[in-house]
Amino acid sequence: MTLNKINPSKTKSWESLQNISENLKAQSILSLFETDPNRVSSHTLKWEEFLIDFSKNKIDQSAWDALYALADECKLEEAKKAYFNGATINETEGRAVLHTALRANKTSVEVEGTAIEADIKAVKAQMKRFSTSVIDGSHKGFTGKSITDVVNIGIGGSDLGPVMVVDALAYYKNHLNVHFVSNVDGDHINEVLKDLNPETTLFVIVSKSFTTQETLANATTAKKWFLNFAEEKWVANHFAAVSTNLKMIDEFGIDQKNVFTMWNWVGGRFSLWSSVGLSIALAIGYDRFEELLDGAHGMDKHFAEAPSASNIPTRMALLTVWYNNFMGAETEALIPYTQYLHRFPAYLQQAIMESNGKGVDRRGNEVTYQTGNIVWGEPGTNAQHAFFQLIHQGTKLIPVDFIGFVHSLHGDTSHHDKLMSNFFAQTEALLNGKSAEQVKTELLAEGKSSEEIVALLPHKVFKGDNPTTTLLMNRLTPYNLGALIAAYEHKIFVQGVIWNIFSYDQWGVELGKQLAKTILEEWNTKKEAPHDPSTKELLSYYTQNK
Ligand code: G6Q
Repeated sequence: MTLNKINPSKTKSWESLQNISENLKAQSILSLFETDPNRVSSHTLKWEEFLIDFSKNKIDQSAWDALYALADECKLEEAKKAYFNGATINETEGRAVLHTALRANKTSVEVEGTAIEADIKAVKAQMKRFSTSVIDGSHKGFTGKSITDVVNIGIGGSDLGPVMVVDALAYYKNHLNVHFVSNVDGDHINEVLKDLNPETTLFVIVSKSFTTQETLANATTAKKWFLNFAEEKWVANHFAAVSTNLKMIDEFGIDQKNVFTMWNWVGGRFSLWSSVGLSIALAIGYDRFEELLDGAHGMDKHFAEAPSASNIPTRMALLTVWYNNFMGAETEALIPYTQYLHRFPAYLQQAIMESNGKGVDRRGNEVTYQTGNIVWGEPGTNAQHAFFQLIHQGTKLIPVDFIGFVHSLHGDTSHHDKLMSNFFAQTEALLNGKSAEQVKTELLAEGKSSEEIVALLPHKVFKGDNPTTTLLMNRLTPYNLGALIAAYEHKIFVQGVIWNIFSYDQWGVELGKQLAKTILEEWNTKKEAPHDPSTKELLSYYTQNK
């Protein structure tokens, strides 16, 4: 069983959505509140400690119903079963997509006839043992000292998830300093190494394939640096690895007992729940890592069971389909109102854009409709002082997700009220705008002359009618974070199902890697390869000046 190959643009609901969108484009969001007195309650979902209010979007019940019908015509429920049950839905790589199995307490799922539960449990037990021994200080370095610093070396999916979560859960962190090195830029690793003590540093090399240029280069540099201070036999105490490629790890010289396996059925950008999350377990302790998994599992159950109309990820996904395919939006912003989530937009950029940035459908034909939306963002309130101008008064349609919490973690209510007053005020401003009449009254009150008012007025008007979704959670706990991440993961899945694309491969990242290899070879062998005129000129400038 795999995913159906249904062209969404040929469905009946697609056609209805086109008609509905024409009608809705001419209406303001405010007018939708006027025609439907129950709009807030009918557009709000509650689940555990989550509240999500879709009412400030340019969408009405007829559009939602047509979107649910589109999901049905694209066989979403069938696809969900295939996803959770381990079907080979990553068809171009011949793999199942089972990050959900990692966070279930029990799973009977099999991959190609083999049960996976025992393997998952064994790796989790190993992660627990290892992280506990590092945290409690019983794992010693080569001079008998306990570990103080952990350096996660990985890139892409082997970096973005762990670094995002470690920063997001900094409040729950223990004494270990956890660093992340990803870029092949030598300045990245050297900047980190310069402050580290080799006696008390643990390197965690994370690479599913263990063939990634950046990670191998950084791991090699780290090992070389370490061997300046200690003998080879001590590598065992200072290096751990996470990978599916056990042979390559062995060649690198990492002790088998510090090797944490993962599986091909876990995609890189969905792997923080696996042993790739070792640096998370080290930073916050294994039990809290489990709480993160529990939260994700809670959201998995909600997504698997709830019908579309009350399903948080499904509605988030359908809303994006609505804006992307029917309302002409090209990008979406994500604004977390907590500094802890400062890496969340970057993490989601990979998860969303690498998954759904595909121009060919599941039959291999070029799509004739828009797919992968562009996502971007920064935490509020900082973002307000940066790019919000464009959202308020620019010319683009940019739906925004506002993500906030009822309680702060340190309990400083004075700060938190200031933060959250901005959170609510922004969505209010984006919806309501400010009319010419209001601006005129204000300018008159300020004592401006009529000439000044005429000149200033158009610049001070806010048209409003900018769509936002408000996601309000109780508190940033490991559990709620797990559920939040899982909600966006399932949103990605639903969009891929509707768009009839393969969300779990990433062939688009290969070409640049191949060409970089060619250029490097040219430099090593001093033999020129053919290039376009611009690249040829740039390469010659670089080689002459380096
Ligand atoms: C994610 C991608 C990609 C991958 C990195 C690192 O889904 O596949 O970002 O995670 O290229 O790969 P390795 O873990 O194999 O080093």
